[in-house]
Amino acid sequence: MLSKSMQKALNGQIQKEFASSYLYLAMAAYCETKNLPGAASWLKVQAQEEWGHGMKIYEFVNDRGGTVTLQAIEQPPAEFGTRVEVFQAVLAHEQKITAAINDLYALALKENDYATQIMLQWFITEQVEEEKSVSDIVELLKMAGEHMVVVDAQLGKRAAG
Ligand code: OFO
Repeated sequence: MLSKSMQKALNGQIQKEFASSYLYLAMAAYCETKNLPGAASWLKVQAQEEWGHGMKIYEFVNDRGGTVTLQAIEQPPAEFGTRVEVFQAVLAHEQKITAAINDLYALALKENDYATQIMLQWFITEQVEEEKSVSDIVELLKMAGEHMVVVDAQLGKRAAG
């Protein structure tokens, strides 16, 4: 059984994951308008992954006898600047999500909630991978210069997953 405080915190994280999905879809829509189909495709895959993250916690709350309470998602921005700035914004967002996951883990430790700790370990590993892949893209875009079209095509190769 989840404690009330853990249930509240997990519901907050469900909101953050779905809000991440919405944000990345907004970024994808922006990239479509900027004729960056590869970046748009990458961001749409990322949006789907974030939806999956939200659902993972949703199922966990239910499995533990808790109650999922969905919270509002605010309207994301429509403008994201240059292509490097788009991915810098993704990186900054992922760093915030990492901090939120770490806070959840600290709460699970404090409450001796072992099941939630184990569930969150998947997210801790995932955040390491997400921050690395996005910071690699930022560096690649900074270096790309006139080869930007090649980099965009590369981003478009990301498979759904
Ligand atoms: Fe859910 O990992 Fe990104 O935000």
